[in-house]
Amino acid sequence: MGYVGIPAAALLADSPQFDHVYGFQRDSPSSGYKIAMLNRGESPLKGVEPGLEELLRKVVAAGKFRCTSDFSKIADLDAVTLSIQTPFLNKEDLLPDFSALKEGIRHVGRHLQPGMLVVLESTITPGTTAGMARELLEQESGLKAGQDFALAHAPERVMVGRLLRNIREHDRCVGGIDETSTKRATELYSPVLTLGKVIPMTATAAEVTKTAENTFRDLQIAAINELALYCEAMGINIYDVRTGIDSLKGEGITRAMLWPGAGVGGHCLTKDTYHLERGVQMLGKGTLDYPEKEPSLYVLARRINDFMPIHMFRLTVDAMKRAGVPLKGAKVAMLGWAFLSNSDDTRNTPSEPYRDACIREGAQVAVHDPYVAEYPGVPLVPSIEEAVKGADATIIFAGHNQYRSLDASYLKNLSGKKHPVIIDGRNMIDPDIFIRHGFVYKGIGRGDKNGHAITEP
Ligand code: SAJ
Repeated sequence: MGYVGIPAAALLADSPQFDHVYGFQRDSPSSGYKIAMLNRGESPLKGVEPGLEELLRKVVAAGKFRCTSDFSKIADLDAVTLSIQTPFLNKEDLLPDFSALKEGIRHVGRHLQPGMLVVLESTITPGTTAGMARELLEQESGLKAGQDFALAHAPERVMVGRLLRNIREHDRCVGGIDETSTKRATELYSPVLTLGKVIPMTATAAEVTKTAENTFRDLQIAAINELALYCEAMGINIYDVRTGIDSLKGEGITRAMLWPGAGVGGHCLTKDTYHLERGVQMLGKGTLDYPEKEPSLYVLARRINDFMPIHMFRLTVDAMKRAGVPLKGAKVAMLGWAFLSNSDDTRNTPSEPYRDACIREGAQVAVHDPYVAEYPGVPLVPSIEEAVKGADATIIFAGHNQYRSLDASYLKNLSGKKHPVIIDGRNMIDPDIFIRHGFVYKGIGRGDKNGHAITEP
């Protein structure tokens, strides 16, 4: 019962095609509290999720949805879906941590009945559905996949803040280990789709589709981040270049220019490339034809995006040098801890490696984020004022709307410094205004401004 399972369960329960839906949740110290909340029709998810609370209240009141930790109830079901996190243990060795997923699959296997459908919604290494999942289910149940039960992969495509809409409106890739399994899974998802439609394919094709669509998004971000680094080095403005490139329109010309920034976080783009890489290593062993000794373009893209917080740190060091203030003992105000603008989601946030680097250099870091109340090991301050008060440097790390209206003279007074530093990692402020107020400015991709003359008050 997480960001994927809860909205999916509520929508299935709200569909007249289905009589009853169970949400399964381990009664663990860290997550057991969700069971009682959900059975009261309350959402345990943080952040604003339009329509979810109302829908949960409705399906609980109608007796169509119930959350339980009793996995034996699986034996009464016609279909069961698994949306369990699949992080990576070791990205260098491409080792995913499937322990939680395997535990979930074993629970299903133990209570699996002939005629049931099992669907994996988690993002998984290509080959997992027809491989590990199938083997575990057959082992635990003694039944045969494709013969006694149906098995498919139907990857989620949700984003925090719009979970219900994404499930209803995005097309759904549905891939069975055989045609019957694809048909059964199509029956399951079609009723909850409004604008979206089912796109049938094989299980492995669905696994590659999901891992590749996130890998390609990460690649597009890496491409514009690399261009931003080039623009800084060449003394030009990435946003002029982006507008220029984007202006080429016409048949067959697609321009998917994304936005450069302080880094790429979240639970998806930071790992799905490695699932894809692992997949081709396993399924493409001995058959992949690729230029010798050349690195994977996708892994290189991951490395470029992982470099951006380090680049933010180097911009800070350079700017502090220009301001004539050592980073050691300085106060750094970080604006934005969430990995995504206007969300409270902090999974794999790029803000963390930046903060760690500043602290390693002996700086004191104050973190503010309007959406994030707490984070293990990182104290957050409640107001921008408290963060920026007496700060030698202010770092914009997340694109929260609130930071778009930062006032230069107000921040200058708060910092009380002659030449406070400001680093813009999300193109949120107008550099000229801050430079006029005596700030030492640096911005991602702003080679046209990063070497500006410092204005004396
Ligand atoms: N980012 C940039 N520049 C951009 C877009 C994003 O630097 O132009 C950064 C963001 O700041 C963030 C990270 O990338 O740190 C990820 O942002 P995101 O908008 O991709 O958010 P996710 O990871 O929650 O959503 C992605 C989406 N995948 C695709 O669009 C292919 C979403 O549709 C998926 O459902 C989700 O991954 C997932 O769950 O897989």
